Amino acid sequence: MQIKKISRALGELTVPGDKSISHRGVMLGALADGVTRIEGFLSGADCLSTIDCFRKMSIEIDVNGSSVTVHGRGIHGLRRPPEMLYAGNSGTTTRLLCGILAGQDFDSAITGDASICNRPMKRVTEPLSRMGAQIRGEYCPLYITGSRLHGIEYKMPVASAQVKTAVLLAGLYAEGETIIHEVEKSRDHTELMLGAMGADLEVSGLDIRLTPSEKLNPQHIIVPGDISSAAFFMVLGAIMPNSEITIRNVGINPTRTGIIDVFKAMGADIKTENERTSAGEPAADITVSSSDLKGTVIGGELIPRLIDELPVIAVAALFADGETVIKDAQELKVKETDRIHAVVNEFSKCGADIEETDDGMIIRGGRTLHGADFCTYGDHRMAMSLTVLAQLLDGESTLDDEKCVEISYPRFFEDFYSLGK
Ligand code: SPQ
Repeated sequence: MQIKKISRALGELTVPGDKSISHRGVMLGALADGVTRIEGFLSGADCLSTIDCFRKMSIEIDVNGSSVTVHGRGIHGLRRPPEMLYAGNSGTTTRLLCGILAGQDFDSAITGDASICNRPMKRVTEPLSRMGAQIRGEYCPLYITGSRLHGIEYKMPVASAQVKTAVLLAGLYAEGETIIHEVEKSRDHTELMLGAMGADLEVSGLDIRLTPSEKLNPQHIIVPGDISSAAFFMVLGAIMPNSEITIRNVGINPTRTGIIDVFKAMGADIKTENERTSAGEPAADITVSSSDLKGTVIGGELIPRLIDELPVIAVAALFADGETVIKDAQELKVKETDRIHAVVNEFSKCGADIEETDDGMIIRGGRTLHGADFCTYGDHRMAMSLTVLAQLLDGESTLDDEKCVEISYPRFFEDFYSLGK
């Protein structure tokens, strides 16, 4: 596809619902006693894979656009799926489901697409096996023998909300307490939702303690817009001349707002307004205007708070004055693709001064860059980041696979080009 260019970006939009919260709404809704209603659900391919998996385990789920009704059958209400579960491209579906499936009284198996079959699963199967789980495979397909589980005290080796959540979900089925010590704070949507549903859960800084409960209460979940999707427009607004974009109702849970901190450090013209909280999840309107950006250093505890935004933050760094260093971000290598390698490879094609490091990249901004034929590696976040990048390149650019945006943002291109009108 040829990437169309706009000359300025003006206007406002709402982005689709948060992917992480949408997945968790379906999963915890399925385990609750009664009907959970989800509004603002992300109907992207990943969250639809989660719905599909739970339907195969006899959970009735009605989908009406972004309104979803999950008819929960209780913690012990899932039924043996008639066939292997299929998680598509979704790491969240695969890893979180491992935690749930490990403690069932039936056996199951789960797999996904080629990208999922290359993503490491040992990070979840290892702590789960310490809890008594029996899971065969370090990569998909995984074969799970339903087992009796026991609580553990687990010091996490990586900052990962997926690992943390898999252990917590298994903890619901375990005998005794499950205690987790995080290495850095990762997104905490699971803890917030479990707490709202009445689970016996205590969070203190990096420590979480869960006592298994027999019952979760159904909820009315209102999903805010996904800051990971808003990020593309935040960067677009900052780097395009004469531009101003307002993104309404974006989730600003502090475990996800690293990009706002980085934007401030880079000198971006950014405002958050109309802050409110719904079911424990804060949201606000974010406005970003054309900015003179400067380079910065991004590492440490910031990384889990902006991990999925790093490809598009790297785009902003190309148009900043000076050097941007992204470090401590090895986790980028095990996403839908190796996002360090993919970003460095693709940005180099247009003449960028960018260097791959073991745990991130170094970007020197300010060069004049030219159009190129870009590859997405089948990664939705690469496709959207490259579309933003192409706007400021001299000449034309193409994208080899624009369809992958359906994973997290099916109407991305419509929303994007509405801002150029
Ligand atoms: O679900 P998936 O494929 O892992 O999605 C990604 C993404 O870019 O959309 C990562 F590739 O987001 C993860 C995120 O990186 C979603 C997530 C969650 O909902 O718990 C947590 C993060 O992953 P991790 O490995 O740090 O726990």
